[in-house]
Amino acid sequence: MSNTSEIEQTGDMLSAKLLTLVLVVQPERVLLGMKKRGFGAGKWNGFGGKVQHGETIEEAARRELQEECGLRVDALEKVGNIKFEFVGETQLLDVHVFRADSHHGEPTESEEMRPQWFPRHQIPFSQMWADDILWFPLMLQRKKFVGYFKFQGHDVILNHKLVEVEEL
Ligand code: 6U4
Repeated sequence: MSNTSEIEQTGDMLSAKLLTLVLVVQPERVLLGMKKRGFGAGKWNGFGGKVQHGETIEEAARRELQEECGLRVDALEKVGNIKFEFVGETQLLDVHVFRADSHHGEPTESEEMRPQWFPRHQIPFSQMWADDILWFPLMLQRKKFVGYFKFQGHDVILNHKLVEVEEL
């Protein structure tokens, strides 16, 4: 654990790619998608992707959610900001994490994702990004957080910082 300003400074020398990640949460279950292609293929994850020119981060989060699983949401709550460094890569991933507690439509499989509901107590962490098990409990408790994770390859976390914050 460490403080927020340390996390903000971490990786200052690297450029960052803005990404979104949306978790659709119901009282007893969470919607995840099996990523079928691209970055993180083979892992269960929230829905999201790159922020495009001319859209806000929140607009990108809504667009990616709809493109990847067909759901539309009214309110998106900002819950986290996580920066990921991958050893050997010059670009940091700057992932903005949102939670949605209500939605319209039914989850539908897309070319990128196969959606599936998981009971809150049976989240498939062994088939998810290794950082998820550390911050999912905060997200599920509606706590806000900022974090930094340094990965070696796609499975090993060399070091990390994760702190709860009042505001994002
Ligand atoms: P496209 O343009 O669709 O080919 P792709 O390379 O598949 O892009 P994209 O846009 O789906 O990537 O974005 C990657 C997604 O993975 C984003 O929603 C952020 C998320 N993500 C990346 N690293 C993560 C990590 N360590 N833990 C996590 N989500 C992560 O939970």
